[in-house]
Amino acid sequence: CVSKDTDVLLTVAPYACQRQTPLTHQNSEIIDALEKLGKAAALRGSEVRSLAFTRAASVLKSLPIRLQSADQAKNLPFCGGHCQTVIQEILEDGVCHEVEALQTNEQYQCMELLTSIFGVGVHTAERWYKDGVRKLSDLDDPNIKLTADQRAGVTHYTDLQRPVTREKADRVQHLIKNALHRFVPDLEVTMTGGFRRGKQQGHDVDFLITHPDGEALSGLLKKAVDWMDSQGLLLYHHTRVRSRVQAHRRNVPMDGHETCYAIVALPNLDTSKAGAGVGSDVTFPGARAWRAVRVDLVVTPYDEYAFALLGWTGSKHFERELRRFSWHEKNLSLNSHGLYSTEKQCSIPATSEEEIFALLGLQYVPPQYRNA
Ligand code: TTP
Ligand code: MN
Ligand code: MN
Ligand code: MN
Repeated sequence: CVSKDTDVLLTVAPYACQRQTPLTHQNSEIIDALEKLGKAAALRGSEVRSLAFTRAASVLKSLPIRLQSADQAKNLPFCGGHCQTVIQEILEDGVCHEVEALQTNEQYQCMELLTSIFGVGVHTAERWYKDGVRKLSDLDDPNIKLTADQRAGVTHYTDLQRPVTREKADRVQHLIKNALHRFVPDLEVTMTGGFRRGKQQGHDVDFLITHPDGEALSGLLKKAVDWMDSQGLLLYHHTRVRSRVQAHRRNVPMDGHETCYAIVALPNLDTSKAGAGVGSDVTFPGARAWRAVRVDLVVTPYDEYAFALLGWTGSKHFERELRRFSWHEKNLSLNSHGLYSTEKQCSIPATSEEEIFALLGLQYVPPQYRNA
């Protein structure tokens, strides 16, 4: 039995961290459908189903060719079963019926709206939905308690929904560096997240901050944030200081670094309207001299910098796959603080992303190919 050409050609490594995933790909319609179904599953609380769709979509993102048939994909990792139906429908009809049905699914639409608010997760959205919340204005009800994050998220909802362009991200970077360098002139500030992966727009701007001298970092975030606040540059901030416990525990799941989730008032380039400062004209956006932009600031000790850089560059799925690979294939625990061998009970240091990939026995994947 001779296999068809296509069967031979289409091979994809099982873990996203073992392959290159560029920003643009050949099968966008199929990938969009799979990602929508993945999101719908997550909004229903089915994490396992959601992950299955996310994995299938990610595999197709690394394919160098446009699929001609569902059959061509059937032996690719995670692309069997349900995924086959989705591919077939898109290729034959141009639409997937399950995805179409989501457009008229009130619960899905509502959950999508509510979880798009800064500070609102699936759990909160579900509770609100059960309590009858259907649109943003329903949240004005005094019986609904909002956290400070959520309050800010609702207040600046329209601005935060608009994608942040690279040009705006660069201006945010300038503003953030200016604030930080007032306190430590030679501080290292790196833009991470989607922009480091080459995206042209994002939902926020992420920064990683470090310095070889740990003393220079002590109390820095608070000082810089307070200064920006005093200048009217901050619409909201939530600064989380690293606790002693977290600081000494290596295998915390996500992040124990000193972190600031902020909403910056980015001044508009058109200065003719300057003078209308923060809070002056919230009800007339056209007259405002600024626009709200979500910013994440993370401070990392110098010896953890490479791990933090790798951990905050993403994509989220790439990170999840790196950790899964480390754990299941190498018996090592990886997070944004370090690499830990549970067997030998010691952490393994590294000073660059290249070194971390090498320690894991992986070929280096540059940021622009981590769009899994
Ligand atoms: P995001 O900023 O959420 O995503 P992104 O930059 O890839 O895309 P977008 O354009 O929509 O902003 O997260 C960036 C990385 O930061 C992600 O890989 C995971 C990491 N991260 C943490 O480590 N801890 C956290 O609490 C969050 C929110 C993100
Ligand atoms: Mn981001
Ligand atoms: Mn972010
Ligand atoms: Mn740490």
